[in-house]
Amino acid sequence: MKKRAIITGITGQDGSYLAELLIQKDYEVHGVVRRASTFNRGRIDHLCSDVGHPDAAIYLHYGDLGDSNSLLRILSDVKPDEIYNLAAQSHVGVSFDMPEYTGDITALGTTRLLEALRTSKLPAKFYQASSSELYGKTTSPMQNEETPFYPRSPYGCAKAYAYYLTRNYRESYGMYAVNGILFNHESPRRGENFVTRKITLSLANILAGKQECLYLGNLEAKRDWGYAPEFVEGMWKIMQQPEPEDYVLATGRTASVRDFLELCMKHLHIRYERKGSGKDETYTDTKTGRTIVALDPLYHRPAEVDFLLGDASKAKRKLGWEAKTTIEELARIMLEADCREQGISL
Ligand code: NAP
Ligand code: G4F
Repeated sequence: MKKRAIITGITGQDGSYLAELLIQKDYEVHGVVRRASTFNRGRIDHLCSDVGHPDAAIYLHYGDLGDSNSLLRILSDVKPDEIYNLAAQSHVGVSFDMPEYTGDITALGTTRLLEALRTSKLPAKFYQASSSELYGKTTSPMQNEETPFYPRSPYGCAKAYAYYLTRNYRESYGMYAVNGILFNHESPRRGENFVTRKITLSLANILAGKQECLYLGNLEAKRDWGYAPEFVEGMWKIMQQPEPEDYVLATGRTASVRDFLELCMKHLHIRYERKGSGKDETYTDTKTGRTIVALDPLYHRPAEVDFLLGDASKAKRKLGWEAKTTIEELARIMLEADCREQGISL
């Protein structure tokens, strides 16, 4: 019989790649979707065309991490072998504007799902999408499973709660409940208001003459950026281990937002000149003389995570998992996809 998996957050970047991976591995894939007034299934459309039909690639269920009853109903209907909790209010910047909601969904939503699993007494494994935002204002040169947490946003605090709750259910009830502490991972399916995708999409739009200027916040923050399809493979591997344990997944390389921006402009053969300094800094296209990048304080956060660099040696040793895609390849993959949409070939 096929293994059954439930993915919360299946309409998001990671959920859509994980659904594809599990289908390839011959799972029966069930996704939790929330009702929206506009269509929110663009990333999984290609898997949904025959939903309701016995050969459908995935099965979708209306539910919400804010609604315990829907979670209980879905668990009891599906009786999964594995649950991947990827749903969250996942934007760090937005979490400063909506701290209560972020806590409700990203932190308490995990409680609701874990409680639904515990009370249903199903023997399913549980994966929690933990984040390198847990490390926040870290002083460690590289962060691994032993590095202390210092979250810097309502999002980071909510993820810290969910991380500890997952461990607590493992220790209290003997449940197979694990955390994947994932560093930033990107792709052409990345949400348009995360910085890498904002950059690749805006540069493609600027080249197509559809946008004048790209406005950004802090260019100096450094992140460990990987490629999302490789990271969902790591999630699955974490769930196949005989013992439930927590793992860091990262590339082991770090780069600033500025590095990523300049790398993208280089890929697109945009020759630029940097002008001004501090909040008045701009990038001008030397061919057109136009300002194509400027700073906007709107995108600065009340507290910033300055530096992240992951040490995924435990994942390499125990899972045989390693990130392969470099930041140069990642930028190229994302730029090609966004330029293709504009009819521009690289
Ligand atoms: P994403 O693209 O923003 O997707 C988030 C998903 O959560 C979407 O499917 C969204 O549904 C769903 N969701 C939001 N609120 C919900 C609610 N109340 N009930 C049910 N579903 C809800 O995020 P992602 O990049 O794929 O990340 C997946 C998970 O990993 C998130 O928990 C994120 O915090 C965590 N994470 C991500 C990274 C990264 O670099 N990508 C790194 C570490 C951890 P809609 O489509 O309806 O909005
Ligand atoms: O792309 P970001 O919004 O990602 P951030 O904050 O690192 O969070 C992402 O990765 C986490 C893992 O570490 C996940 F848990 C989380 O769910 C999410 O997927 O911002 C990256 C950096 C920040 O320092 C931000 O201040 O880019 C800086 N930045 C500069 N200008 C900007 C912008 N970020 C955004 N979103 N938009 C800007 O215009």
